[in-house]
Amino acid sequence: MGQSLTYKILSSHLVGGNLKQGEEIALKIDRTLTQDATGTMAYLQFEAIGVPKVKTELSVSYIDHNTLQTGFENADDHRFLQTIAAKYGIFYSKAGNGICHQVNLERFGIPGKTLLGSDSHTPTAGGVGMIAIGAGGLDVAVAMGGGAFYMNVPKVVLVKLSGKLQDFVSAKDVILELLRRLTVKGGVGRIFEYGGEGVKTLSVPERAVITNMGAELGATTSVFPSDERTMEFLKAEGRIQDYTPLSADEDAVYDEVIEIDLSSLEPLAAKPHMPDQVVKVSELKDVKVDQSAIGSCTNSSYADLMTVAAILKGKKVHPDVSLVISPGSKQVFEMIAKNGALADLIASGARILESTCGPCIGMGQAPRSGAVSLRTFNRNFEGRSGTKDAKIYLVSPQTAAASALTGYITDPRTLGKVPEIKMPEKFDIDDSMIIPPSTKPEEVEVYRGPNIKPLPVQQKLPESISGKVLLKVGDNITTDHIMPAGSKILPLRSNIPAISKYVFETVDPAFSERALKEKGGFVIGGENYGQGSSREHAALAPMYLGVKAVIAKSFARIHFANLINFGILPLIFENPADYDKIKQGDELIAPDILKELNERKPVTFINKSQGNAEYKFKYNLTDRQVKIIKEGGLLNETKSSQQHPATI
Ligand code: MIC
Ligand code: SF4
Repeated sequence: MGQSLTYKILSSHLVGGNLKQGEEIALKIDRTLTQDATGTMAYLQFEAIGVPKVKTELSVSYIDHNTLQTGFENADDHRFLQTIAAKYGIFYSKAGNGICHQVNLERFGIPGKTLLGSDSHTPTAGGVGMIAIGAGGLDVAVAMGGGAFYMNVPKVVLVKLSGKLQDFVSAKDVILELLRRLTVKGGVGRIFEYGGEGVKTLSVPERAVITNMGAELGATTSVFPSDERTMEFLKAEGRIQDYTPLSADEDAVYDEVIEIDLSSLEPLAAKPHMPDQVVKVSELKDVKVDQSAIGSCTNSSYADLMTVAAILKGKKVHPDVSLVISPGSKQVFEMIAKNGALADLIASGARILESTCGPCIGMGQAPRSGAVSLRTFNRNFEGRSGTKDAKIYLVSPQTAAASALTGYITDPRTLGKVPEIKMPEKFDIDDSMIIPPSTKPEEVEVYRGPNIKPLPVQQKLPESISGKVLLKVGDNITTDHIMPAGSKILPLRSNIPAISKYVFETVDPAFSERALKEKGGFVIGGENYGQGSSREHAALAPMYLGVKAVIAKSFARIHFANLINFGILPLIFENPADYDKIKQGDELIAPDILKELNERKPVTFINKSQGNAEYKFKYNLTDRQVKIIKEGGLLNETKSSQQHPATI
């Protein structure tokens, strides 16, 4: 029986467990990436583990999120990150060098390797044939220390592509089509492996758009084969030596198969406020546009920006539209500057931003009240843009550019002749903004500005837990709801006491104060609780506020792992109808929780506010995870077991 590409890469990195769907495995991680918003915590945790140098083959620390320097905090944090990278054997990609996933693809993506990144869009590297997984900073810290990465073997879904994209239809429309069919929960517990004749019609940057937004499906990761197109890309990046052909066996077996005929697709858009609210762009033609934003780790490659420049060349942006463009990397920026495309963008009236995440994470360019903003990004959660009532639509660069010209959401196919973009045989290569680690690490002093606060500690799990239901929420709660980002809150990522004031701010601004007053308690959630970003602050800050357990109908993968890592119990309703019976403010007690966990029995909660009603909650935890919870989190467990988990 043949193997899928996914199983080939997983089996060559297996250091524990059996490669069988649903079972827990331990994987060797070849490479890691962090970015500045998650990196400060990840490196503080790495320091706490106490390893003198990273044990990975390559670890890179990128600066791309916290780049709006309105106070000392971000610049201080960047200095911390630079010095800690120098000391511990980590490469440091300076602010301005580009968005982590774009730079990683260009300069470090390598078929067949594993990559763990403290960012949910790490799977972008699947475009070049890597098994690249997003995780919390602590998991990445453990991997840098030589520890394995644990996960339950997902189902492997073959996405069989046929045909070829029509003019003005793009890779973005492929992944939007999948989101339309499967929703934001559709990929949970799954890896999407792309195959079929249509694969060879897509370039590596196009493939990376698709693997990037696999995160929005909730997928563990997505991967494309490594073929001639991969070779072409690596050659143009001056890295032909990194090429290896990789594909599934002809008779590979898959858990599920999905077919997409690329020729049948048309331009699509995800309406506010979820990436799965997908409709045809042509149905939105009467919607007036206020802002069009092009960039982010999804759509900011050389080809994307050249396409946009060709559409805008010789034309002017509509007077009522603000068009903002952020090239994905210094490489892209420099190349479009040299070949004149940047001049075409500027001449059309576009506002050019630096090569960072920028508006995607609410770091500037918040739209006006009630605005319609078209974005080539990957997430349109309510409030993420910085303006709560703004209506964000996710679209392709072609649609964003066409709409910026007309002032209405416009199907780019109405533009007439498709611009022809010639890909360069060689990209401009200049890695001078990637600083190698110090050759004298013992002489490097780690800089710690006043914004770096010590890691909060969690106590061991007591015999019983009790408290009030601090908040009850519905389905698909994102980590942006739990721990919002944006220019005001992001600079506090290395300061847990300060950032915890904003937990659930957009859902219930009184949450943080209430949690502290009640000395912690519980959160009740619906389906897919914690989808979206990998930010472990969505577990760490609630832990600091005393949240002891989250009881939900189901959880998203990364957040589930983060809760465990910080000693918060993720519990699941055995009887989903109990969700309706528990009210916010109810007083709950789990009298025998420790004993029940030890005996691996469902846990019993008593609701003192509802006539001592009894509920049973289950937990999909492995023995290893139960141990972590009992110790009060992974860091405690790692220290108490005297050695790093599954040290390789
Ligand atoms: C995001 O897109 O939400 C982020 C910001 O990149 C996050 C990481 C973070 O919150 O720092 C992610 O996707 O993991
Ligand atoms: Fe940055 Fe946005 Fe990509 Fe997150 S999704 S890494 S914020 S560009």
